[in-house]
Amino acid sequence: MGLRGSKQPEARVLLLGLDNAGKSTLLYKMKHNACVSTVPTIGFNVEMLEARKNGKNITLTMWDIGGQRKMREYWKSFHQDTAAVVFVVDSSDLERLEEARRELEDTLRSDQLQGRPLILLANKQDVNGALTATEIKDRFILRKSCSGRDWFVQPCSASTGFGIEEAFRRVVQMVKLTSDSGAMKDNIKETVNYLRGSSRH
Ligand SMILES: Nc1nc2c(ncn2[C@@H]2O[C@H](COP(=O)(O)OP(=O)(O)OP(=O)(O)O)[C@@H](O)[C@H]2O)c(=O)[nH]1
Ligand SMILES: [Mg+2]
Repeated sequence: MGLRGSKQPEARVLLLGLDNAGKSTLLYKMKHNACVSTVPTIGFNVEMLEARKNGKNITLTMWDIGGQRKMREYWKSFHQDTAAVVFVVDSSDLERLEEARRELEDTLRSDQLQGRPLILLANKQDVNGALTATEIKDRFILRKSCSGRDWFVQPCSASTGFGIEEAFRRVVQMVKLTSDSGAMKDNIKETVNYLRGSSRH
């Protein structure tokens, strides 16, 4: 396990998306292959997932940040040292698709996220009337907002598990490893301290 003193490479992955998109459901499906009933995230959840990349064991530190409007102003506090962005969309929420697209565009404009790969998850494919991954890709005009970075759109359902393994494999494949476990441990501590500090003001 990365945090127990080994030099296992780690990478920080940011899970973003509007409230109700399915980020927390997805996180626990990936971690435990379990359907956990969630409540809206106030703050964040963080989980470490083990994987293999280029013949090595690696750890992905997955940060699942609350997507409610008042939480979105904190998203940028999590940008630093992010190796990949996973943006989760509720493909059945047609009314808020444009809002999701705007939030993603804002996020991708961040200097700290320059060149970082994007995996867009077209979630809730099990819901009748959900847009397909191709339709989501076209509506989000990703070719334009993602110039200069790798990107991929994966259809999935965090509830049923459809597409989740593929999504995880894609994240592992696209993520760029930079930091070692010691740096990541410090980074988690620093982020938590920073957030505690900023919530006091
Ligand atoms: N039908 C269906 N429901 C889903 C799916 N994924 C998540 N949900 C449901 O959508 C609701 C919101 O899921 P969460 O995982 O809590 O959403 P979130 O993105 O973490 O929301 P915030 O924490 O508020 O940002 C829950 O009732 C989930 O059970 C899916 O693929 N299909
Ligand atoms: Mg959540």
